[in-house]
Amino acid sequence: MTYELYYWPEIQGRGEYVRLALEEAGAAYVDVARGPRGTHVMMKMMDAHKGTPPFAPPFLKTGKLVIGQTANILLYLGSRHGLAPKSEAGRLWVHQLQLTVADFVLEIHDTHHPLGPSLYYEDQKPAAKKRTAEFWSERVPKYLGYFEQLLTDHGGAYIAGRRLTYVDLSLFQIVDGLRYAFPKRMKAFEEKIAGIVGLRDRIAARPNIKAYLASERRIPFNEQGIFRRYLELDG
Ligand SMILES: N[C@@H](CCC(=O)N[C@@H](CS)C(=O)NCC(=O)O)C(=O)O
Repeated sequence: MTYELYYWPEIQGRGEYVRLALEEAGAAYVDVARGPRGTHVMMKMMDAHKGTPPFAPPFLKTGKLVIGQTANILLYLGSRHGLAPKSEAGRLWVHQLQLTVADFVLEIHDTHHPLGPSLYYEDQKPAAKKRTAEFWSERVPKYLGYFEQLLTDHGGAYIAGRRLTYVDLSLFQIVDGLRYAFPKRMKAFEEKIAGIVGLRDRIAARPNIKAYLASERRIPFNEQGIFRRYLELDG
């Protein structure tokens, strides 16, 4: 069975958390919107699911199911591909962590769009500077400190213990994204999250992830995505 992933074709964005899980699992999938007339096909697919339409990309089609919300997609994939614990308590815990990642992703987005997604970055630069300063002084230490502590408490291998889960893949993306968007700030901060940085390196070295990162399937970071490099925001 081949999964159909629907996400904006020019960016990693939130689709990337799903791509990383599919790639690690070695699952067969088509990144539909990157094909011919892809965005059009994606919009048609959203409209086609009248009863249970997704609110926004990413969404995943698997047989007759169309699943929206990044964390929900990962909840589904995790249990089918050995990327989540088997017990209900374990699955809920990992889902909870992924929802926390989703909250963090929104705050990362809001550093460059603090006044909302409808205005251009250029129209909200002073607010973006203020928001970014607070993001780095308060929010990054709180979120990444939380994950660093969890990693230590669970033995240092993976965030939920001895086995890899989709949350570890997402944390890889968070570290690489912050390195791209805020190279100076992240360099200064990394000594506080040595465990997470080590986890990032182990994920990058996994054969399927390594092959994916070197392939054309991995869209480069750019200034349309969640992680944007605006030097004036980098301290
Ligand atoms: N909470 C959702 C957010 C989905 C979302 O914001 N998708 C963006 C792209 S990353 C989008 O296309 N939003 C359209 C909109 O909000 O109008 C998730 O994690 O999947």
